[in-house]
Amino acid sequence: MKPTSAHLLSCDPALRPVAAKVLDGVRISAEDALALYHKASLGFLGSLANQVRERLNGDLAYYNRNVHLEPTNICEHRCRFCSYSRKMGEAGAWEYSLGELVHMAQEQVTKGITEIHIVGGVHPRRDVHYYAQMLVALRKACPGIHLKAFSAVELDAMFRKASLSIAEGLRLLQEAGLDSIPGGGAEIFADNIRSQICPEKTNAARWLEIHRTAHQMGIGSNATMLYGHIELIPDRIDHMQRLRDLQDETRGFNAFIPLKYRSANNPMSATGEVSPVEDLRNYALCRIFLDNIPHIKAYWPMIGKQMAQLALWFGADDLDGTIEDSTRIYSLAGAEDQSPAATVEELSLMIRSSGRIPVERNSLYQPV
Ligand code: V47
Ligand code: SF4
Repeated sequence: MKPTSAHLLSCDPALRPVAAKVLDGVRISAEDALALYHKASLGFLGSLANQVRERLNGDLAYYNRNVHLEPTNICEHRCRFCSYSRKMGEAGAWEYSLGELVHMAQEQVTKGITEIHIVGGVHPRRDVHYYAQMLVALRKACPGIHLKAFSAVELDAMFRKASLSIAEGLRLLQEAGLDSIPGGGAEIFADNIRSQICPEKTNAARWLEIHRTAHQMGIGSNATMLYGHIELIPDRIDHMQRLRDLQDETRGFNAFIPLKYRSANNPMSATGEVSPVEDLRNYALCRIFLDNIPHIKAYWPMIGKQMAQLALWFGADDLDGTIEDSTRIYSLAGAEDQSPAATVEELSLMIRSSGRIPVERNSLYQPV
């Protein structure tokens, strides 16, 4: 039985005004979010998030056919949570040539993918002209495929290397075939946390400015939040507040993806990982707080297929895609699925068996 408004209002009296806001579709404040996080039971939080989720997306749950291309794991940064990056010449470093990338993409196109997600390390010697060439080659080899490419951190570095402004760099990439921007590199915006976990990385203001400029140019994007390490709950809420404010301005974010910190093989391993209950509480809070971002993605290669199914009842409405065993970021950091791949039949069954209605989508969340 689905919870009704009456069920939801029979809660801790201190939470009734916040619950009433959520049920009436009224935006909650940062203070409300903190109260919900600290005082609401998992069931209560989930029920509230579910109301928001169903208001926005009904019983639908989305998936797509996609593949990741990771051109290189060579990176000039050393984020302390990263299990993936290597310095040039270090054991385990890789870099594919443009020809190899095109070949890898073409192989996937035969499997019916609709999107290529390109993300990798911040290579010390590659500027935006190189990445524009990459997009031109992929666009030519795979016409009609949506190219979702380069986190704001990669973009920041490639524009600076070529001494171009954000708008100039994005224009070059857009002309080369860029369709949208993935949500990576956001981590946690708060300076005092960012300076401890990824001190060299593009700061919050620049990350937001890159997405703002992209949205103004008609390039949609996603946003992420890396949670479950040394951040506090107010840091998560502050992170979401900055995204919600930008979304009010531009309406350019398609989806928000909470990324659970996975602790294997990186300098922060001793921090450990948060529990599955915490993951669900976090999905729920994100769904309730980010009332203007249409989709919440439960990215299954990171949390596992079963958790992703559960998340569909705690605010999430999208599982991401078939992946085709093409990403290493999470397997190297200890995710359960060491060779992440799912068929459309499997994704569809995962959704149906969790009680939702599967919809294959394109990168703009239109049914395919
Ligand atoms: O920014 C790195 C994260 C991100 C770890 O836009 C880690 O559709 C957990 O942004 N534990 C890159 N997370 C991936 C990314 C993404 C993924 C899926 C979909 C989309 C989208 C974007 O991966 C990085 C960082 O936040 N990350 N290491 C780790 N140990
Ligand atoms: Fe480089 Fe990204 Fe890893 Fe940071 S998270 S070290 S920017 S690959």
